[in-house]
Amino acid sequence: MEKSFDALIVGAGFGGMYMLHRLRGMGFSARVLEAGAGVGGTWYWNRYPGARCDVESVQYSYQFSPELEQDWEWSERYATQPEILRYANHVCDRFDLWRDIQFETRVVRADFDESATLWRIETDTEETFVARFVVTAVGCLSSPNTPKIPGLADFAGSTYHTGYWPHEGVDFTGRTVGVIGTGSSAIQSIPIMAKQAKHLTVFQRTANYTVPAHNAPLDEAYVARVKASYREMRARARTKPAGIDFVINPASAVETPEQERLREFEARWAYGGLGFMAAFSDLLLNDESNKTAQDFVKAKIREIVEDPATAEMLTPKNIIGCKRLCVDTGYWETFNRPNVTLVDIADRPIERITATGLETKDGTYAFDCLVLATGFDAMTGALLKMDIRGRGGVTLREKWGEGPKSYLGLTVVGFPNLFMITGPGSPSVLTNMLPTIEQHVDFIADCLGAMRAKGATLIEPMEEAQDAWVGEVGKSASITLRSTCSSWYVGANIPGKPRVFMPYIGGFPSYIEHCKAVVAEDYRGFALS
Ligand code: NA7
Repeated sequence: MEKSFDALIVGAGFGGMYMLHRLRGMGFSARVLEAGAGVGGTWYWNRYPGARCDVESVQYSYQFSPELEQDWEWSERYATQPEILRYANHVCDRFDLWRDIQFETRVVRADFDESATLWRIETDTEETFVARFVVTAVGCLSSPNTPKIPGLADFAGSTYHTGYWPHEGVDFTGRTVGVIGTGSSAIQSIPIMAKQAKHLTVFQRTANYTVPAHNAPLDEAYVARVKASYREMRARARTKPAGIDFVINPASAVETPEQERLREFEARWAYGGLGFMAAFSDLLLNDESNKTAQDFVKAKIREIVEDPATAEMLTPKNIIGCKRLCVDTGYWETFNRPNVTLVDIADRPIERITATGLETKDGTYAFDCLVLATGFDAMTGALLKMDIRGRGGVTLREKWGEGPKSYLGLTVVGFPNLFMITGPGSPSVLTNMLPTIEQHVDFIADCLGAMRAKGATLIEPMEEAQDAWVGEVGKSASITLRSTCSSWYVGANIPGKPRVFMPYIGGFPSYIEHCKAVVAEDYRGFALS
């Protein structure tokens, strides 16, 4: 017998948890279906050594409950994965969410039944569900990418993926380790694995930019100041493109005299973190400006890395901030260790994995453990993994054959009563995910409330509104340098994925204004019935 709810929420990360809280608070019946055995989403799965958020803990936190803000104590400037997971569990305890979350239940298919105006949901258990509304809260970086390298299954040692790390942890003491990838997950984990392993070999396809985190325990006086001024800090953050309370320097990098420019970069470097890219306002708009930031970081690499050939290999060749900037603790320094080797596989790709290691055109490398730090099928991967079928049985995969199209990154034509939290076409990964999630959840909850008040049971975006929004997403992407490189923002890391800049880059404040205008004009662009 299928179970029936007003709304089914897919995923028990921060999006699904808050969505449940809001809907229940409004008197809707709701259930969260979650594939994992616990809450936390990204933070449930990504347990690799050194996993941390790259947004500061006091900002990467819920703001819907001032009491929660006041009671919870973050211990470090950047929270570790275990601490973020404790926070997620605390939120579930505090708001009594557990009873409406069903774990180890993966949604495999969702069909829109047009005659009944209901979604029918199948899971990987025997259970099926029906619901008027479906809200996906499946995360943007949650479908791990395991590259199809020949021979991967032949490796006789242990293989790990950073996005799917064993819960009991891995001790690399005395082992030889090969790591494929130099994205954020690799950059966070390499310094820690290097300290444990007998030898670590890093296989780098693209050198990446990273800035120091300068992580530290939070001191009491700072925490007290933040707690006394949370509202002001959150309000300031909402006026910034990334939804993070950075100090943005309005000056242009190229128009600033060199000595002054270097002082600014040095100050940002010394402070640490993603705010480095806010050193000047045109770093992602103007090639020459971007080059000044590239040159600054390149000089740092040469200063830190002792072996000139290794330093050269580690030096990125692309635009800084085009791929997501990484934040590290001792990454470049790790390559000065005698037990770490860097192998450039840009021109000499991995040909095959063997029982004992891997082969490139140039040589053979042996190791006991293989770590795939190879990222995710970002933004659309987790959505398309579910077989979602809208009007006429058309699948979302078919609809998005040439890349994702949505209205506001929240809804899709042909998929009535389906909402996506931080879907493609919304600011999502270009912003601080927690406030972005809350804004989406509030939009969806308010929309369901408005529909109930009107007696409407069906909502669907209109084709013209979706086309206009897709145009807006494309237009804003075209004016920044961010759309110009082979990043996961454009799907370039997944062979065969359509190359489309997926998130909305017009900034969080502008996005909020778009959403507000839609609501103020009685859900402009949507058909309600
Ligand atoms: P990323 O940033 O996508 O990094 C994946 C890394 O793996 C990157 O260096 C890739 O090189 C490399 N990669 C992927 N496939 C291959 C193959 N087939 N051969 C060699 N190297 C490969 O994922 P992360 O998990 O580090 O970080 C994801 C986000 O999570 C991050 O941006 C933060 O927001 C948090 P490439 O650059 O494609 O040449």
